[in-house]
Amino acid sequence: MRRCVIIGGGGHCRVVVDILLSERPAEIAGILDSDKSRWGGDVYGVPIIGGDDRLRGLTAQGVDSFVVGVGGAGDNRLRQRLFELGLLAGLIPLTIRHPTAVVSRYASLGAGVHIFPGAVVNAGAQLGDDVIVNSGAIVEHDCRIGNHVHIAPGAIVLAGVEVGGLAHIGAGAVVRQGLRVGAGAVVGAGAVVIHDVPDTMVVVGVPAAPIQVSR
Ligand code: JB3
Repeated sequence: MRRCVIIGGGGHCRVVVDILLSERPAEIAGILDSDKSRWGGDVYGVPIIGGDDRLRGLTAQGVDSFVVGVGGAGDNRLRQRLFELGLLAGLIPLTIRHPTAVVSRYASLGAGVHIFPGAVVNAGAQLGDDVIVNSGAIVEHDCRIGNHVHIAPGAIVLAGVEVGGLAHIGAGAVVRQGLRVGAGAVVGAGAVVIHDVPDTMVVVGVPAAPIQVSR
């Protein structure tokens, strides 16, 4: 059986632990968190054992895989950094999938993908590495989802949409068929996207329109 470590022990981690403890694709050695005040605590009984400097030493304890435990609401660069940290430590990124999620056999998932409760990934969809399809989100057929993208709860990405790496599709947003959401773009919660979104642009509203934000 695989033995994994979770990197990041907050809200997203709670759902990750829930899935890992119920589906058991791997034993959980522990959680790493950069907040020292969390050390010695736990998430549903899984101990928070220290910070990221512990990562390399864990391989000597039989840890062979990792899960990024950070969800990130709008900025996925931390997730990318932690994903790369796990790879650098020589660990395998675990893909986790809730039993109530529906993933077509004709979809392809990258490494370290999170498919949360009630999510749907339809035929022909291609997901990169470290993608989150959060609770109840829908990735329709033939979509192309880039690395480190977060599709938040209840979002609907319609057929043939391309989403660039690190982009964030907010909770309950809808992206119309065949559009492109650029790398690092942010679609706000509840937005309805009816035109392509350029790289790094932030759009909100119905129909979605750009807003200026300092990031
Ligand atoms: O809304 C939903 C369904 N989920 C949200 C998710 C997408 O984003 C959730 O409600 C939260 O808003 C958020 O969850 P996340 O990303 O887990 O955030 P938070 O609850 O703040 O937990 C992040 C944890 O990561 C904290 O305990 C931080 O101390 C920790 N952390 C931050 N930087 C880190 C690092 N841990 C490690 N190991 N390394 C870091 O560099």
